[in-house]
Amino acid sequence: MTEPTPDPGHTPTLVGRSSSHFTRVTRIFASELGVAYALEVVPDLRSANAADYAGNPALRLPILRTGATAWFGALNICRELARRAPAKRHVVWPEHLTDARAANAQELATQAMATEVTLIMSQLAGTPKDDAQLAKPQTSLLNMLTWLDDNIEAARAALPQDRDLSYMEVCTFCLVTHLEFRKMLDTSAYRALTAFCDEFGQRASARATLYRFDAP
Ligand SMILES: N[C@@H](CCC(=O)N[C@@H](CS)C(=O)NCC(=O)O)C(=O)O
Repeated sequence: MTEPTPDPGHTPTLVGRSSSHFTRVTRIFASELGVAYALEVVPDLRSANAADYAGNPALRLPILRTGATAWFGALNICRELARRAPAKRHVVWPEHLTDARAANAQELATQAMATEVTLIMSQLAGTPKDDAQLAKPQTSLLNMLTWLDDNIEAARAALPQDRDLSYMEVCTFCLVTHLEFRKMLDTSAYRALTAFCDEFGQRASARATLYRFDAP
């Protein structure tokens, strides 16, 4: 049984960045689920002070503050948003994916997001692109995108037709659009992923959460 939400009337605060793909996942969920929130920007991803990440010891964003409680990580946050939603929506969560292609698409979308974070953090640290340590994550990212491009249609076809939203599709959308936004790579050659993003990008939730760099 779902735990009761301790302060359902209180507007939660999302601690994140408008340029962050994990943050965008939660913002799309909030928009789709009709849950209002305030956005508090983490100014510098290089900070090693947990207080800058609403107390998240992993020093990562996003975090959702709900009164005295903090929810660490995008999936936790999306689940809490769903508990707060004024109307019940049909959300397909990772644990609902019993088709191997859909489940693997979920795994690779979130892994590719994490790999992109590794590459961006190394850029911020001034590591040269041709550093030997980056060769494997770079290859892994390309491999995962190729797999996702080859399988996204079948993975989506395996989802319940009557869904309002799936975590897998939101993550995949936020990943691919973020690679373009951060100029990590040109994604236009990934035809199936591009077609998916064009379609998903028509949603009001996607239009309302376009990536941008927050003012310093
Ligand atoms: N498991 C976390 C990962 C979050 C994550 O990696 N966020 C990035 C920004 S999009 C971050 O905080 N990067 C800072 C760092 O890697 O030090 C989630 O699902 O939210």
